[in-house]
Amino acid sequence: MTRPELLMVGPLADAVTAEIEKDFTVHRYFAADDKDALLAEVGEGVRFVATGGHHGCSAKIIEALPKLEIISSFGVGYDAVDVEAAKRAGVHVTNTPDVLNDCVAEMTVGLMIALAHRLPQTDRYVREGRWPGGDFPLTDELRGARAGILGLGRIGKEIARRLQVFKMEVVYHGRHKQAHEPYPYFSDLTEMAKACDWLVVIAPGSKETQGIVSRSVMEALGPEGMLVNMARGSLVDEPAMIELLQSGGLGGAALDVFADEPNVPDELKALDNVVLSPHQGSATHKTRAAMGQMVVDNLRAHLKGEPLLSPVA
Ligand code: 8YV
Repeated sequence: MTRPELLMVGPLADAVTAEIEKDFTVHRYFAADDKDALLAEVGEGVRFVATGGHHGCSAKIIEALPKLEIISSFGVGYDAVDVEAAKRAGVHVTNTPDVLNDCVAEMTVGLMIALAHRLPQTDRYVREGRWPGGDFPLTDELRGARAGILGLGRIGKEIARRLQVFKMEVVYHGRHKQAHEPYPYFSDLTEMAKACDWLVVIAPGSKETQGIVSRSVMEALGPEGMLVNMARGSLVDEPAMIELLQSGGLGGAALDVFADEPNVPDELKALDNVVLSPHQGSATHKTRAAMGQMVVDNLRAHLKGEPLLSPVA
């Protein structure tokens, strides 16, 4: 029996690709020298797409695949998939939610602790043999501070639970007040930033959230305020953030995501009041394996005519 054809737009882990290859003939778009030639050659026969991260799936690719039925995307965020084009073409889109909630929440708290207690600096201090010359300057802690969560979704709720264990006060902003959540709701993001010591950004990347953490939101967070971005670089006005971090208008930042990954502005690297991480939120063996399995399971479900595990469109 010939296996159905699948276009792999962005690379997936070897183990995931090997699983996919058990059921599908895989065409590697990301590895093709002449991508248009590949689309022209195999486009007619492709019914499945697997992709991930910033590779997503553009309208151009969707339109070049007339028999396409499903895009199975790695990651909970699917902002790089043109969902509108997929809808127009009647193509299903799936993502990999939930299995990464704990990991991303854990990493969020880790970066917050690293920023408050200055862990990158303390580590360097010891390695560079500076301790015998005098004690490291006193640092800060999370306890007793108020954190505002922008986006109290599945991951946001896990972050909130963990921050409470650290004896922080939690409030949130999102499109709607959630009736059964115990945390105080702010309908206005700037008002929340004004009232908070920390702003934790974990809302999806989309047209609606583009630049939502504006200069005025960061000014409201203020010289003592700490910004944490675990969502997408697109939510934050990055040039304004850099200016404010340089001038002292914003106290500090813990950043897992950036406007132009994997490129991080040199100005950020030069700052001592930031902790930088290369988009590691979900990047553990356990969580990435579970996410990869969901990509495979969604493809197989569709192949067998069964309900999709996690359809977004
Ligand atoms: C992944 C993510 O790193 O799930 C998401 O939306 O941003 C991350 O978990 C990314 O999608 C994979 O490259």
